[in-house]
Amino acid sequence: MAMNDEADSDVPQAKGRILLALTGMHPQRWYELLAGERTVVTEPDGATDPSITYAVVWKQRPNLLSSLPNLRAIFSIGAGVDHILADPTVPDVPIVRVVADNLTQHMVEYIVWRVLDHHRQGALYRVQQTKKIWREPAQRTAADISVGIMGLGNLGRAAASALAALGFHVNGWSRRDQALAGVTTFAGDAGLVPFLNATDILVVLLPLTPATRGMVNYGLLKELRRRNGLGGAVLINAGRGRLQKDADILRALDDGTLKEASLDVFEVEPLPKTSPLWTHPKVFVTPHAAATSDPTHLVPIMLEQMAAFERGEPLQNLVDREAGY
Ligand code: NDP
Ligand code: OXD
Repeated sequence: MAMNDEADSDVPQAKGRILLALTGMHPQRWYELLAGERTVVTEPDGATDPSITYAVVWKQRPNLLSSLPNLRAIFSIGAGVDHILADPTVPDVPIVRVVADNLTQHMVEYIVWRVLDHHRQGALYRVQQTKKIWREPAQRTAADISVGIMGLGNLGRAAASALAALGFHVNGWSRRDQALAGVTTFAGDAGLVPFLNATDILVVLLPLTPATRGMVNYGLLKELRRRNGLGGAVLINAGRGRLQKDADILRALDDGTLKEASLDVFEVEPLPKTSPLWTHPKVFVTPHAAATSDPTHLVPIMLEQMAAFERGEPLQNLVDREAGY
């Protein structure tokens, strides 16, 4: 990595030093923005480097953080933290995740885009255009369609409100009871089947935890409502790939349990070139790009949190380790 890991003599040393550990993405911009205010290294000086105060991470190498004696907090550069907790040696320090208007806006745009595309028959029109077919299918209104959002957290709630404002009937499902204006809410195991039975377009915005892994399977998809003007149930997953069973989605698409799917996340990423999902006519694929973490927006928030923490204020947007999100 062509970056200067040496301490910048202009950076006040009283400020906690940052270890930046990003896997599978370009760290340059994150580095530049963080290094504008603090000393940043991309490798600790040995497993027990005492100079590291904070770690800013995406899929950090296993064991990287386990023995840093003065590590005070870990910052995820994303909203999800499964990539951090996948390493069982992660030390017991606070983990801060991303909650930011910019990221939320990206996700709301993606969800609204995909819901509207399915609702307004985008796939059908794309096929018609390739064949130069001038035919208008029956048109429904948003009020005829129920969108069900699994995960009513920061992102799910924002997406639910945007869809409700467009006139869709919106259901939401979460672990604990939630109330949200204009949304019919369901919670926990007891609420899951009633939620699915009342949902035409399922939007998955759950975190990946031991409780949610693999839950978007054939049995769950079977519970979706299919007596709607859409011509079948639709799945949109922008949460995590390992929430779903790719093979079950294919089976559901092929036997009509699902009409279409928009998938941003996959059990294995990048999606292997051999996956039939790439070329399936009923599947719309994006490369885990529903809501990109933009360092220009997110680094100032992280730096402000570090400064506030050093003034003695509590960290915000902390992960509940027991719940896994
Ligand atoms: P939050 O932590 O704010 O919300 C999570 C929601 O999921 C909460 O409503 C929570 O319930 C619910 N939930 C968690 N576990 C369960 C469970 N076992 N059963 C039912 N509901 C459950 O997360 P965000 O909204 O900020 O983000 C959601 C996820 O989106 C992230 O974890 C990440 O995986 C994904 N993501 C994907 C991106 C992409 O580009 N594809 C970008 C950003 C995020 P409760 O309200 O009761 O706590
Ligand atoms: C996230 C992501 O968790 O981009 O923020 O997947």
